[in-house]
Amino acid sequence: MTHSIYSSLTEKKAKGHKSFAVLIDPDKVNPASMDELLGLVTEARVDYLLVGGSLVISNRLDEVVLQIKKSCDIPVILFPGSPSQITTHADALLYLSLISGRNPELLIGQHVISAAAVKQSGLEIISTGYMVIDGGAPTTVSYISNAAPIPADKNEIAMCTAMAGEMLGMKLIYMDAGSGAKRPIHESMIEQVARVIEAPLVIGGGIKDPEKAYINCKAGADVIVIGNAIEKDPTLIREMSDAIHSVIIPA
Ligand code: 1GP
Repeated sequence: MTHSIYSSLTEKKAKGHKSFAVLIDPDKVNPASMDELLGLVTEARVDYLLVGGSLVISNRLDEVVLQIKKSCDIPVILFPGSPSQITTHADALLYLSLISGRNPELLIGQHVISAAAVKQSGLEIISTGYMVIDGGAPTTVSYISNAAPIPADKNEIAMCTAMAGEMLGMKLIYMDAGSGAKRPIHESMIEQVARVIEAPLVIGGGIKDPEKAYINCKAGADVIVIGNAIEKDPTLIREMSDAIHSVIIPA
C-alpha cells in the first residue's frame, strides 16, 4: 500500500471519512503564533496543513514549513498563488489549474514556465482543478486571477466545470469562495458537484463556524479548508475538527 497524501485522501473518501485542512498564510504568522497554532492542530488531529495564499508578500515560506516539520507530523501541502511559492521542505503541492476562469496564464501558462522546477522538486504533485465561486464580494483570489468566478447560484456551471476537470485528468477538485469570503459556497452546489465526480472534493472560503463545516461534509465535501476564521480565533480548531470528523458517509 502506498502512503502518499493523495492515496490517503482517496482511501479516506472510500471509507466516507472527512478531512480537515488548516490553511496557513506565511504572511500572517510569526514563530510564536506558529508554536501556539502547531500545538492546537496536533491536539485537534488536523489532517493536513495547507501553506500559501494568492499573494505572499514576505519571504517566509521555507521558514514556516521548516517550523511545521520540526514540531509535528501533519503532512504539509503547498497551495501556491504563484510558481515562486514552492519549497522542497513540504510534502506535496496542489498543482492548480484555474478551470473556472478563462485566463490562459492560470490554466496552463505559469505551469509551463515552472514545470521543470516543479518536476525536480521531488514533491508529490497533486493535479487540482481549482474553481473559484463567487463569495459575495471580490476576494484576493478573484482580483489577482483576473478571471470571473462562477456565480454562486449557477450549480450547473460548477457541475460541468468539475466534470470537465476530472475528465481532463485532474485528481482533485477544489471549490473555493476565496479567503475571507462574505458568503461560503452553498451546500446545494457542493451536493450537486459531489454527485457528478469521483475525485475528492475540497471546499474552502468563508467557513466561519463548525455547523457550516459539518453541513458541507454532509453535502459531499471530502476536505474542508479553513484559514481566516482560525486566524481570528485559534480555539475554533478543536470544534471544527470534531464537527468535520463526526461525519462518516460510507459509499
Ligand atoms: C482560501 O479556501 C481557503 O483559499 C480558506 O478560506 O481563509 O476564508 O477560511 P478562509
